[in-house]
Amino acid sequence: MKHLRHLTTFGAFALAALAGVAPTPPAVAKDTPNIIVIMADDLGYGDLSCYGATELKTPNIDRLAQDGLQFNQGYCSASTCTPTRFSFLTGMYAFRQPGAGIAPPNATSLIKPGTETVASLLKTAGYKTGVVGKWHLGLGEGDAPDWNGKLKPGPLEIGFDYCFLMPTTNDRVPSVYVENHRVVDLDPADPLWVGKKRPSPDHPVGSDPEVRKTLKMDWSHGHNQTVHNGIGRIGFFTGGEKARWRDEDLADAWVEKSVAFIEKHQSDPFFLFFASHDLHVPRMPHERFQGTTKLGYRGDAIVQLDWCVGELTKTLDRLGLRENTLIVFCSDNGPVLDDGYQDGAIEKLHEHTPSGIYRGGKYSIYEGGTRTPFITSWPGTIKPGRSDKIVCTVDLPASLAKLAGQSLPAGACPDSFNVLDALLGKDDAQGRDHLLQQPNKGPTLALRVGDWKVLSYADAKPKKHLTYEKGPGKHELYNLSDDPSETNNLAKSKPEKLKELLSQLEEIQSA
Ligand code: NG6
Ligand code: CA
Repeated sequence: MKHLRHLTTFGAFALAALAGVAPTPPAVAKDTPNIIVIMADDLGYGDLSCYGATELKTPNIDRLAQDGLQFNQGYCSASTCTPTRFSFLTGMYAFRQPGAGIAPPNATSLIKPGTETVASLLKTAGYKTGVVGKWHLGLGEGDAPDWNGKLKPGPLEIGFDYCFLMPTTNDRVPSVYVENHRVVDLDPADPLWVGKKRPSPDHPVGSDPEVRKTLKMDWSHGHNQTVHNGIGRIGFFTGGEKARWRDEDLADAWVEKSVAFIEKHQSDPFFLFFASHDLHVPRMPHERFQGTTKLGYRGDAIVQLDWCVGELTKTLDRLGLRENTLIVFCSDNGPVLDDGYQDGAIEKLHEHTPSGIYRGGKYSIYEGGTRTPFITSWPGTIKPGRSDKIVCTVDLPASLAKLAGQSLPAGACPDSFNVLDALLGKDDAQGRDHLLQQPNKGPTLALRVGDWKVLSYADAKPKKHLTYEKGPGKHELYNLSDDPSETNNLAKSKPEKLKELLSQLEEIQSA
């Protein structure tokens, strides 16, 4: 693959081949900060009070924004989870990798050992690296993860020193924790089985009308297979009774393990990827957060996420690390109300606008799908303010490597731009001049270049619950400076512009 860097003049993309620089041995400059990337799940542009929400309060995240830099044009690279996470770690757009759409329960490792990632780059720079929370990038190899054995390869094989994970999502089985290579608290006498078929006629499933009556949260679509913790899930699993988590306890577990990781590495530089499951469905926050907003569990899950952020910053303050830590706060895709459970998100929405002024949300290539909260905070180094620079989660590998003094090896992180100066709010910093957006799997894609944006719908088969497929060959064109909410499709009135952007999109696709 050729390596795409900043586009200067179109038709002549700067395909700068990267210098083949060998990784330097671990050695960390004293002024290299700790780095924490906090990635929320399904959090929309309008979901935080610092981004204009008035129906709920997120004081801890607001404080990050007040003390740091709040981006008006911060993006994740896709409007679903797996592709955004894939790109965040590898610095490569997920459409380039077959199979990097929403990963199923038995997915095996999508990122192969040997792939340079943000974690491996920082590890080479001497960082202790950890990931806590939602993984959703597959574990193990072969036909399926070896749930009762070693879950390898996984994060530890692509640059992380430590992991404490939920393997896929909170609505996908199995509902267990994984620490490093093993399921936590798995009793060998009660092995874990994960599959696509109901294992026996008496296995409780959400689709059974009698079982359905007993659910603590009913489903609206999908999510009617194995029932665990009174909630129907995607996929079937049996066994591992002692290893199972309760949805209500997940956030506490992420905080506990993250605090332990920070404490353990307080004298090293560390990199922590805090991958919250909030506010992904099933939204079932801890009892102490239930009912704390008028927005139902969706709002309560945002408050729980805000609490997590507060616990992390408190820990840094307590250990005297706050001024030596860069925090990047972002989301993995835009918001969704009904994502398969009847949790009141629609009925209790009040005046709340999860995508802000932007159109669409999760699954969509309209702005609401990928333009999401994005905050950087590093007291004493980042001057507080707001930024109009375009930055994206796919840029974090190149930018954070730069911060740690690492050169990118040849071929690594091909779609990741070094936008470090923009992330740090330096004067005259450049953000991206173009940005590709994808929903789930390609080849439906959008490309933003300056203020122009083209949407290219290429999926052949429309799917029921995914709103983005509009059929092959459909294009839309918007000018975001006049029309940030993408209401005025200029595809017909500006055929030259459309053609120009489509050819640029094609060039990136084939790079
Ligand atoms: C969809 C699920 C949705 C959610 C999504 C992944 C159904 C009907 N819908 O297939 O509930 O799990 O996948 O979300 O099953 S993501 O944020 O992890 O990408
Ligand atoms: Ca998500």
